[in-house]
Amino acid sequence: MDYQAPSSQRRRCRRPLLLGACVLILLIVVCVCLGVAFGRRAAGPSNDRITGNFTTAIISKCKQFLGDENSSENKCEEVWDAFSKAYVGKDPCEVPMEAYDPLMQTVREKDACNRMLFWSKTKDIVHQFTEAKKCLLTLEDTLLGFVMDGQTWCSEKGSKETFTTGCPSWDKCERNPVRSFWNRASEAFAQAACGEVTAMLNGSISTPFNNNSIFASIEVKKFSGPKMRALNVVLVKTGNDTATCENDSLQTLQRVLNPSLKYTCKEVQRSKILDCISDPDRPCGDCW
Ligand code: AVW
Repeated sequence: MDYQAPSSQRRRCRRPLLLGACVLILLIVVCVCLGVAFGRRAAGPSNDRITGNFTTAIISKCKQFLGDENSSENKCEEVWDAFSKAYVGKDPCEVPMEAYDPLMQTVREKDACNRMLFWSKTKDIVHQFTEAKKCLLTLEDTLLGFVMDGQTWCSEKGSKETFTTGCPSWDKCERNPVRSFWNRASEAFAQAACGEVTAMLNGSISTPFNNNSIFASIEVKKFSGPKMRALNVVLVKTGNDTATCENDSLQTLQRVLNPSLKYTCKEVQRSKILDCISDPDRPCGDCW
């Protein structure tokens, strides 16, 4: 026969059980709260989102570019200062290109007459080219272009920090810190255009000269004589691409180009440029 404890004894037995359950529930609640609190901290600014690392990365790329000159330490701090003042503490959709004016004053590039290479939708090949042959240089071969290429940055209204993630995409808003920087740096590069200037455009697309590009909307508008003499377009083609120097968009380019400038256009196979890049003995003049 089953033994049945008296009801008062059963109640006494249940009490520690109830207490244990309460403690367990309390522990779970505490753990969940701690988890949420620490989880939130982990999901907050990650290491590469905080100012410190970005500052270090920018300053060290700047020093890498300037080499071991004694002055490079101070110069690079000065560059960082002028650069960060353009966007830190601002809404990431309210940074106009003019915000980078002081930075452009801080970094004055030497004239590179007859050596400047502009591009649109040909980023890979132009950089392979300037890496291999030192006769021409792109914006990304100058201090600011070299340092900022591939970087993303923004801040927030009232913040002292720089973030490298969660920033507006290129098209989200026009006045974002990255887009405004490239617009302003491109404008300065084009204003410095001197002598014969080369532009490598993409002959595999229907509009090699696209109104929305930086090349069309900013750079070409800044090209002018008498310091600059000519614009020589290299239209890079692959296989049987149909775009030619007669392309409608290239007619537009000639129309909007300052009339004091001479204009030429040459269609060149991409394979020819690549062969030239891979042969260190071939002089630049042979590449197209
Ligand atoms: P590009 P551009 N979303 O090949 O003439 C994200 O079109 O404009 O050539 N990134 C973008 C976007 C976009 N919609 N559009 C442009 N970019 C960035 C400076 C991206 O980094 C030099 F002096 C892309 O690789 C050249 O003569 C780069 O802009 C001229 O401006 C170029 O876009 C090339 O500018």
